[in-house]
Amino acid sequence: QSLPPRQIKIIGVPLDLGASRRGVDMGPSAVRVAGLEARLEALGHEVNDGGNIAVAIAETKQIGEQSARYLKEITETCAKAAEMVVRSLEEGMTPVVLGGDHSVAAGTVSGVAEFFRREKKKIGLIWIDAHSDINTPETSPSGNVHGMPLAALLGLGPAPLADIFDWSPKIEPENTVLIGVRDIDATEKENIKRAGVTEVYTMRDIDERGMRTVMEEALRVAGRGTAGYHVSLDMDWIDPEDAPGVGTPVRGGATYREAHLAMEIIADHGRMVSFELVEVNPVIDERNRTAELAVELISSAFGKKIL
Ligand code: Z70
Ligand code: MN
Ligand code: MN
Ligand code: MN
Repeated sequence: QSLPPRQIKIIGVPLDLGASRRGVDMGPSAVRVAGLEARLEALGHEVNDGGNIAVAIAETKQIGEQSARYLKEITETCAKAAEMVVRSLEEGMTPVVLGGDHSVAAGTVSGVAEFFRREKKKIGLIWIDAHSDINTPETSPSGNVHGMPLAALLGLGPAPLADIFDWSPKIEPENTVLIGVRDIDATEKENIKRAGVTEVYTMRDIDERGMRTVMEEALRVAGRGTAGYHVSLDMDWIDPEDAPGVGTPVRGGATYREAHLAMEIIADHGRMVSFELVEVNPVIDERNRTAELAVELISSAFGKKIL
């Protein structure tokens, strides 16, 4: 295999407070049932499952401000996830975080950034998603916090989420890349500019230039001057034909083959420091096939080869 054996820490974050459609809180369970641990061990990795982080349930909580619903509870969960990520990295393990809705990324990436900051190093961020998730409470059309984590990580807000570990921004725009976007709000276009993110690869770029070229460029940008990069994979990046069980399906996504190729190229480069996969929704999935695809893609990202 291309990737030297790693010690992998699985961290489940059954969070669905950031989305309006319910059910992604069952994502970590579905991905485990699809055989994640055994598949990673079969590749020669040592796998330690840390279980799930305790997450508040919507019915027991107040919504809070409509402009960022459940922001308080989500921030608490993200802070816990961030600390678990720091601890895993301290113990020499590669975190694999399972969502849950994408707001968890504000915690995961904060944890990775905090760990490397202690070594005076920056990290890159590969954001693979149909969406750009760069709204703030002021610009969000929905008030759903899973549309805001990238804004938090780049320091645009919302404040409590951006300020985990009391520093911000967690990532520099020049080391941030978006891949596969096809559903961006008008307000998000402005926020991308305001944040200074220039490396945005839309589905059109993938169609015109091919997945290989896009990934090589993206990894170069995210890896330039950094200790490595975090990969945040929203399963709604993939076409709903292949990944029907996601929080927010959007037509025209990456194919099964393109998605595998992207993960294989990430493995070949060997510079991924942490990984997360979010937005698997078993409630609308078909016999767990989206979770099974998730396990396949994580396997490819961790070195599985055809031959
Ligand atoms: C929209 C919003 C979003 C994921 C949907 C959608 C955001 N831009 N993110 N599904 N993962 O509400 O801010
Ligand atoms: Mn997302
Ligand atoms: Mn998305
Ligand atoms: Mn493969």
